[in-house]
Amino acid sequence: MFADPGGPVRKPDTHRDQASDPESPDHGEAAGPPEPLLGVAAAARRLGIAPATLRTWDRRYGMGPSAHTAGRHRRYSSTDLARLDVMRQALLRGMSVAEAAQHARTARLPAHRPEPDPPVPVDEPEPARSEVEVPVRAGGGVLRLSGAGLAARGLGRAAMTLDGEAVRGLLDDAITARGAVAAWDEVARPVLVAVAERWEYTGGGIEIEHLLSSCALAAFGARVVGPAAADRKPVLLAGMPREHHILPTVALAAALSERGVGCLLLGPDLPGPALHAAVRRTAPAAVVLWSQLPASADVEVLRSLPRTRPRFRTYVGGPGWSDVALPPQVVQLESLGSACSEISGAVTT
Ligand code: B12
Repeated sequence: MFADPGGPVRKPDTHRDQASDPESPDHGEAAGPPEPLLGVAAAARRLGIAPATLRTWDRRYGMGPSAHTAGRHRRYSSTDLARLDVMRQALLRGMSVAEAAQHARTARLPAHRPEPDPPVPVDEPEPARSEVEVPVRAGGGVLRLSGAGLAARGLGRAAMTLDGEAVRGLLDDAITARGAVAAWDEVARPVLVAVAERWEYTGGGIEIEHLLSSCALAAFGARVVGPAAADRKPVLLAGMPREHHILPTVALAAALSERGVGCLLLGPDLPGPALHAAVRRTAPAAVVLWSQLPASADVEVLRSLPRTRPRFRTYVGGPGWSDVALPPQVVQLESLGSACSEISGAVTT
């Protein structure tokens, strides 16, 4: 990773590092090309973690520089940093700090090559309850993920450190290992809710929410497939006019696709006339309309849907609809699992 200038660990900005770091880089006295050794602040910057965290990893978990110290100052070599990066990656994958340190100590580090990521611990038994209630701390902030499993905690850490590659990878791994319904309910959804709660309390972290939701749209969206044959009718899914929340429709389309139900995602804020045109053109088996915010739950859009033969089924989902008197025949969906069973049962019989 440190040999790769394109990797997440930045190339050192030597001037800035020296200017701001009292333990600035110096050079070892060994023969051969001198290797730059970094002080705590510069090493922490390279790793994308706080200097205090790096000192704690040394003090509590013995993850300090292997041999290099100058007086009381720590001096990190590229091998030390590679090992610490393995530890950082392991934390992102959901290991506890002690587990990550142990993993990094025993991992084989190819010379100046990125260490392969440790396996995603999605199949590990869930930790004891007292352990999972420890808040996830990363990137200088805290995410409350009470009751969440290892994979959700790993996703939370990756999101908090704005590591988009890890967020996307963890979501992909979760969908592959658990299926779309469990990946949404056990991994993605708890973290989305926790990030939103953190925003309510602190007013910060909108960038985390945006990163997480765009990675979730991409990860679940990549699993969506259309009808297998031209004569098979799709399930149309869309956000209501003025509604920008559509993530649950993408998770639902991914889950239906796993069950062989072809889907067509029409995205957020779909204008009424565009919805009507899509219904006429595709003669769908079912239509799912999402409303997160009450302001977008417009019952007129439901009443004015075109009629097709055979009639398609109409479903609505999202808290926006909760106080709306729905027309007869319109079914309100409550959860991803039940929506998936209900719709796949209805359109495949
Ligand atoms: C991701 C997100 C966004 C993304 C959406 C990305 C996308 N393309 O979908 C973006 C950044 C665009 C966004 C924008 C906004 N957002 Co927003 N957003 C969220 C967030 C974090 C997740 C939304 C989501 O997917 N929810 C689904 C899951 C994760 O939530 P849940 O509670 O577990 O789900 C329940 C049900 O929905 C159901 N369920 C869950 N999954 C599924 C699946 C299916 C198929 C079914 C049937 C049911 C179901 O089960 C749960 C129990 O009831 C929520 C927080 C939250 N708790 O929902 C805020 C939240 C919905 N947003 C909020 C707000 C205020 C906004 C904005 C107005 C902010 C702004 N000032 O611009 C805009 C609105 C834009 C608009 N006009 O629509 C508020 C809404 C408050 C309210 N009045 O209800 C929330 C609740 C955040 C908060 N804590 O205040 N947001």
